[in-house]
Amino acid sequence: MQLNKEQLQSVNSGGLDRHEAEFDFLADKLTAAGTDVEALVGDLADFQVAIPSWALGAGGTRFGRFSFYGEPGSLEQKIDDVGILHALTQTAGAVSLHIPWDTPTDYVAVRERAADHGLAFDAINSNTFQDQQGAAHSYKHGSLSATDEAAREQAIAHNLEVIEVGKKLGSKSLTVWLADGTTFPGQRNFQRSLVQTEDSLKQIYAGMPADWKLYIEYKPYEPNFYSTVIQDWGTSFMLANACGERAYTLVDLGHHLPNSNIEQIVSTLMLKGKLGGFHFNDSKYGDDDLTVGSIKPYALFLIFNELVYGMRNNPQNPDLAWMIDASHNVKDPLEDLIQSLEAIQEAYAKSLLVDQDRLSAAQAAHDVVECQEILQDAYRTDVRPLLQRARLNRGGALHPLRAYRKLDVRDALVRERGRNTVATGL
Ligand code: AOS
Ligand code: ZN
Ligand code: ZN
Ligand code: ZN
Repeated sequence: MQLNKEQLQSVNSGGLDRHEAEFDFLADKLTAAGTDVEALVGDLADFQVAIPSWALGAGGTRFGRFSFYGEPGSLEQKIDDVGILHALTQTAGAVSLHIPWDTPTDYVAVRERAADHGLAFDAINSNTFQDQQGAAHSYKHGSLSATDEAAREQAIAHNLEVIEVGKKLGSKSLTVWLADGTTFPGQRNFQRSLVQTEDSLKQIYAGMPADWKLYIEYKPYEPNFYSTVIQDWGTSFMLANACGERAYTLVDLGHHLPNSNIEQIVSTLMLKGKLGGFHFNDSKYGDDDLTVGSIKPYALFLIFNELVYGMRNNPQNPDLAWMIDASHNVKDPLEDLIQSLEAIQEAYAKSLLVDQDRLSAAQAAHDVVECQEILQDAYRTDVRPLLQRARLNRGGALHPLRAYRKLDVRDALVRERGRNTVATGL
């Protein structure tokens, strides 16, 4: 299924006058304050976020899974889902695949289908946190860190195969997230695990084409609850440095212990030119994988503020791979992703409003109150008309969520795919 421009135009038409009025009101105000509104709208239109293939079905927890009807049952259908998101939001211009869940059978067809929807293939993900059917060796006691040499070799070989899949699709990066760790004190030797992991990552890095990047994700706990080999940004940073120039840290917003100052982590990594990618989501307690901006929108804004600062001031840091990493238990996955994309764009737009020169001046004058005012003034601005304008300029929906419901997209998907389909992934 694919949404066409005419459908979008017809749902947009009723709201255009109001949008025009709201946009003009805001644009006048921002222009008077010195903002280049057209440039800002252009930045928003250019900002594209990759959708994870594993977030298109109902996720679930270890306690159960409640299906969402009309889930994509194949890679082709997952690409169609992302195409729907992109048609509506004009912000989801890429998809991030996970192997072996998404291994294509017909590469040409998959590439064509993605191109048809205007989608690129962002970072490709390997999976050594589950045993695959027929695998000779188990990852029960680790993958890239395994003391069992055969399991480790198998995990390295898997990553090299994933790179081959990515090459055929036009991906330019590999994301590695490891579940490796221990659940009980004394279970394994910390140093040996780290040494093995570094050695494995170096082999994978050496197997990447010269124009590829390696993203190393970290996470403090889960599925292991005592220790995780790559537990924090420092460990990831150290491993990225050990691998080489094209290895970077990937920050997933849910992968920190409570109240960590993520904006400072982002800032440090960009200063060192080592922030490679981003997994957006939100959380109350841990790796909750909730809708972006649903719990801590101000923290998200502060993170974006550092990202924007870094994008402007840290040429040593490469362009970032923006990705969502979410899971849905009670919502229509596509509706949830529309909400996430909106929250990301909103935080980005607000951080673009921060007057960095005024902020530096206030910092130099030790005017703490003014520093806070500058940030909060940007944060409190309702930037939604800017997002709408960016979408309209690209032929998207004025209100993606309303359009999705008005066009009965889920019903159409259920009619096309049936009710009890199950998407592969988490
Ligand atoms: C796991 O916690 C990480 O966030 C991964 O990035 C991701 O969720 C996983 O690879 C998908 O299964
Ligand atoms: Zn992640
Ligand atoms: Zn995670
Ligand atoms: Zn997560």
